[in-house]
Amino acid sequence: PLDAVTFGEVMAMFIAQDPGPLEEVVAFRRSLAGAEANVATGLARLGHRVGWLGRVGDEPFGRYAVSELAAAGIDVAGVTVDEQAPTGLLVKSRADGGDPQVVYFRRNSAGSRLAPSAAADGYLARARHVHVTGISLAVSASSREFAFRAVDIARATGATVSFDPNLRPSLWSGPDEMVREVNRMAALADWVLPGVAEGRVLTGRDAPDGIAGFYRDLGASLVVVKDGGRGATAFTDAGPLHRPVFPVTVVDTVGAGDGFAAGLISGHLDGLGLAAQLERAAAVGALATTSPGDRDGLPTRAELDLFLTDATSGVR
Ligand code: KDG
Repeated sequence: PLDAVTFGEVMAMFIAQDPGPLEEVVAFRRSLAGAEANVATGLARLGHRVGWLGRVGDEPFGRYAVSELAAAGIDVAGVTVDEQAPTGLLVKSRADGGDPQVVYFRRNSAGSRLAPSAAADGYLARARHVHVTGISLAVSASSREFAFRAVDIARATGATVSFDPNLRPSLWSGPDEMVREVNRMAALADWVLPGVAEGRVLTGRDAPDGIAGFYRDLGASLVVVKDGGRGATAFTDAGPLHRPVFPVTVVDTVGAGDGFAAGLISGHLDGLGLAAQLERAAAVGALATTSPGDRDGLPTRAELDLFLTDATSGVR
């Protein structure tokens, strides 16, 4: 059995080495991106047995992606090499403390050609927890079919399901379809983890408790509404529980939500109570923002323990 399985599109990413608009940048550093691959990396660094499913191209960036994920300790036995399409790419500006500009080259990529298969069904059935993001619903019809099939399997085997809407409006044909499909998935998940701005788009409600109420009514046992620097609030049968952020020097915000999800899932796998689970989520999310890459800041178990000890003793 695997502690957790996730799936999606992994991409080679080129991060600008100089500030300014991408049309003027000369030097880029190669890295790896993809929301679910980031979550898998976070879980593997914390010592969990995690698998990632997806398709990569039969070219150097596909080989780079698989070797990088394997090196992080992720089980890549279920990854498919696609001979017809290349791995997607993205280019990210140098953020210097905020939200960078991101440009995708991913249409018809290998990753978008993910589709249900008997092999994937068998792999998913081994998971205790399955993590899904809205990006997998957006990239193609077959990838969306894969995601709904994965959640059916998780529900049949009794695995818990977490869902991060991770809205990417540019990947959808329009907002109505995006809202409908993302909420259709949210209704099948045990945990729904929207950002507050995403929650407003998806539910038409303004405040975190209204957004959470919407998803609780659809059946989620846990809703965590993330509000950037203002922290996150968890809603369960026991009522709301607020978790402030850990103060860190933010280099690039991309990947914070993936780190948060990894910390939350890790806490669940370790049997932590909700407050400790949220503390771990906030810590991993904060650490993810301290590096320019989407995954580089994700901590190992030892790094997490040190961070939490320092943060709670006021040493930092
Ligand atoms: O959540 C971080 C992701 O946005 C990033 O790694 C790239 O998967 C990606 C996407 O589609 O934006």
